[in-house]
Amino acid sequence: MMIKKLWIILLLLLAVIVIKAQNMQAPGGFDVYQKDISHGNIDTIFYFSETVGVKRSALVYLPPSFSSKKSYPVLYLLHGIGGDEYEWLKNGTPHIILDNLYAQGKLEPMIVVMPNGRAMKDDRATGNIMDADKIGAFSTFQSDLIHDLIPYVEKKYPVKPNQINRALFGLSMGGGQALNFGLGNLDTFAWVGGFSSAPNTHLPENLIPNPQEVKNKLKLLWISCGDQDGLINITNRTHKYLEKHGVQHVFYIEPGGHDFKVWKNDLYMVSQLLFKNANPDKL
Ligand code: FER
Repeated sequence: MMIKKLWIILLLLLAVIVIKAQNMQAPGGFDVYQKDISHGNIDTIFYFSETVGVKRSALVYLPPSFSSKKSYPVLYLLHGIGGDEYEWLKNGTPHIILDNLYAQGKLEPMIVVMPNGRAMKDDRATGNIMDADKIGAFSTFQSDLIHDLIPYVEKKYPVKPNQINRALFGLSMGGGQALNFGLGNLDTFAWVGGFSSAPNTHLPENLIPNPQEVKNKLKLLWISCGDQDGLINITNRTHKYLEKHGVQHVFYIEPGGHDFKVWKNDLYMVSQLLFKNANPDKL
């Protein structure tokens, strides 16, 4: 009886990969532009959204080695409540972080799509960003993403099809979206994660009503947050539920608040795991 209990405890411990912040931080210079390496390209795309009834825009980062003769997996990377499709590029410099990682051979080549996650006719982050219709538009984006944007991206670019080649990540409000939509559409995404996820994140029992299905279908589930972030309870709440149900995930608490210093570090970390045999211990 005692041995059985010990086994259960051991299995639960193994089910969670808790990354110690002190031995896992991006090194200095990770976000500094390097002149003498190859650089990726940023495109702006316009797609018609049946969901919203208007043309919408998104940014696309193509890797330095991009060739239309190859095909690529895709990371959909979502912004926060005060942002739009330019937020990551302006404040997170993902092109610089990823160019530097490619130069070191640390990434599986991928296309990164940065959409506008506020799916409404006027999707600018102006006026009261907390207005109910604006908050609601962050939920509406699920349909825009799955029915409008992904099909457009997969027609326009040489994209590897299927769940196994799609990742969905985001910061704060976008972290909640990534968890809600990713875990709610396990046949569409295999790599899912939230950075400093906001209160739009579904309650754990609604987010993961079927833990076994998540275990069977996901390649990576990532939840991270700065240790000084006022929203950390959301990430902790999700973590506790996942741990209780033995769902393997990366739970990464790092020094910092609710800001791009944390989110740039998250992108640096997570991009190295995507579309590979994920081993967070080897970063
Ligand atoms: C909230 C607090 C913060 C909330 C959303 C946020 C929907 C989002 C923050 C961000 O995206 O940075 O109560 O409710």
